[in-house]
Amino acid sequence: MALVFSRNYTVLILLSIFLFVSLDINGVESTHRVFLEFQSVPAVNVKLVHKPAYHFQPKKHWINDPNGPMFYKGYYHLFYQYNPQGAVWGNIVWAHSVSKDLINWLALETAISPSKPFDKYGCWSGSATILPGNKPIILYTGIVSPEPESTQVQNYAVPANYSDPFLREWIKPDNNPLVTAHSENSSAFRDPTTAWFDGGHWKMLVGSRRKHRGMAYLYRSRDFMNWAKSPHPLHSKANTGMWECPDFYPVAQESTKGLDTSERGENIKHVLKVSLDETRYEYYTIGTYDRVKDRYVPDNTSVDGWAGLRYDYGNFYASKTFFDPLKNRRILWGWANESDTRDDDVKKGWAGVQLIPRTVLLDPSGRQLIQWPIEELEQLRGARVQMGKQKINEGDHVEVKGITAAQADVDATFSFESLDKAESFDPKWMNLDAQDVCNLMGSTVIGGLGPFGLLTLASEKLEEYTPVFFRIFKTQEKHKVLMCSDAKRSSLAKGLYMPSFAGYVDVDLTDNKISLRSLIDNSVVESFGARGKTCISSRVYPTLAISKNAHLFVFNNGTEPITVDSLDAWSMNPPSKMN
Ligand SMILES: *[C@@H]1O[C@H](CO)[C@@H](O)[C@H](O)[C@H]1NC(C)=O
Ligand SMILES: *[C@@H]1O[C@H](CO)[C@@H](O)[C@H](O)[C@H]1NC(C)=O
Ligand SMILES: *[C@@H]1O[C@H](CO)[C@@H](O)[C@H](O)[C@H]1NC(C)=O
Ligand SMILES: *[C@@H]1O[C@H](CO)[C@@H](O)[C@H](O)[C@H]1NC(C)=O
Ligand SMILES: *[C@H]1O[C@@H](CO)[C@H](O)[C@@H](O)[C@@H]1NC(C)=O
Repeated sequence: MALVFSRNYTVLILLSIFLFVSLDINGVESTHRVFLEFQSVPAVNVKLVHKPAYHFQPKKHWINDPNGPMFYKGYYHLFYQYNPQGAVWGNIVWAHSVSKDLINWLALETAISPSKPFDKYGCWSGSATILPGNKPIILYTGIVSPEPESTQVQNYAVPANYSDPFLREWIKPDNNPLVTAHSENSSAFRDPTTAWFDGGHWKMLVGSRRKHRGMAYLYRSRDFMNWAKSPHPLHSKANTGMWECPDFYPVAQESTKGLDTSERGENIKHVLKVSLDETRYEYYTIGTYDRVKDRYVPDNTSVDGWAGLRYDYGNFYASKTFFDPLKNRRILWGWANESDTRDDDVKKGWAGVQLIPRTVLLDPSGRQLIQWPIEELEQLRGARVQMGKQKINEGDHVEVKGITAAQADVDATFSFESLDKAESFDPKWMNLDAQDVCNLMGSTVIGGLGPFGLLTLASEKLEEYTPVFFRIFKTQEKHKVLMCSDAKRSSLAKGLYMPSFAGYVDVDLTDNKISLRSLIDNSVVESFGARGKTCISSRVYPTLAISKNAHLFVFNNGTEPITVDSLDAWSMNPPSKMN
């Protein structure tokens, strides 16, 4: 009986997958929304009202993916996809900035822009690798035919002057492209990774898809110039669609040191991250890299695919890590797009922001990563206020006064007497995304243990607010902790994208405590639950809760009283130099 049932069930699943796949193949690739008429409309004046003050951003116009981050001769380099002519996607070049501390930046000349047959229609994303002798090299995707094909090849660029620590000028040699698509789909073949050196070969990945199977193709080279495709991809997964911006790197199991991409040895796991073009979210697994077979196998504790772990459960995409040899850490950069309309962007004169760089470590459980804002951010902290041992009863909210609430860093730990009042987790929700559960069980739905947390970018009377909170449920085996960053009531303006972003937090609650840090920056709310186990970034555009009229509160809408064990909040100053 069970067998028959499961067989029918399998047929059903296969059928639905088939329907899904066939629908998708006829669909349009969602990579870039093209607004030709706006691509070259320059910003007349840049609107500052929602512009982030301490997140990385150029003065104006459109940005997307961070590219080729690296450390060279005392400077951090960040390149990024940029439209020099307008605030919507188009005319993409590699813009370039350098920094000594990842916070204060100096904008340089454009590093790479379309000029040759191998990149005439675009210079898209890529990565930097440091070759022996401290010689940086960039791999990037060149577009060789116009829309809609946008045929993609992989190119390289090298510095014109290795003595220049700023690496101002880049050369695109004439033996480009290095890699062209053969059996791959050349319209879906992009975003080369940082290469790693292994057994006499350099190896790198290119994101792609075969029908609806997401792929990370592996290429090998002895000299970095002649690349051969490996007979099979490093990894692939059915029904995940196009894999953009793959990233593949080692993490240490018993150390808090970051590892160089080529590092090998004992007690090392690997991380494979892909940006799924269909959902526009990023997923990662932790697993084992078999160097002999050149295959990556995710651990059985890592779900591979759309239900898997994400770096961030909000606006965070096309991210890339790099190894920082100065401080022996791995740093993650991710891009957050806007949640307003294209017309708003044209009027604002800017769109897109890089989120605060995060250090990435393997959690001691081995099941997930831990992300935390780089320590350099703390130099921007100004006025500080503290709150401690304050009890918050059901329905209460208490203001955190004395800081610039529109531009702040808040770090709080909440505690509670017991887990007894946790609501039961409805088994029906097992089939929903955390985001759907947050949408159903938001901050206005009274709970048992939670919702409690912060009300960020709030107007005085709460006409507008973005709550970042926890809600703790009971399941049969243990507790399930939901973390939400809910934009639903963030603004009275119309036409905005205001999702109830959420993820679960795999945290041990035996000490009856949980922490939350939020980086608030005018239209950015970037939050880290349980010291970086779950991260969520929201983009919001309040109409009342702006600059001096923004407020910050702690709140509790659960029947179990919550204690603010500790809370530190700082006004955040803008960096002294930002492009
Ligand atoms: C190379 O860079 C160094 C350091 O900035 C500079 O002194 C030198 O003039 C540069 N060489 C050329 C050929 O531009
Ligand atoms: C190749 O990629 C393009 C764009 O991503 C897509 O429209 C087309 O269906 C793909 N072809 C195959 C065979 O997957
Ligand atoms: C998962 O893999 C580990 C070894 O890596 C093994 O000990 C364990 O039994 C596996 N669990 C399942 C459910 O397959
Ligand atoms: C708490 O719940 C009440 C009742 O639904 C609601 O009126 C109030 O807005 C909620 N507080 C927050 C901060 O969402
Ligand atoms: C950011 O914008 C929102 C609203 O337009 C879209 O729904 C997202 O898909 C988009 N995210 C990315 C990564 O492009």
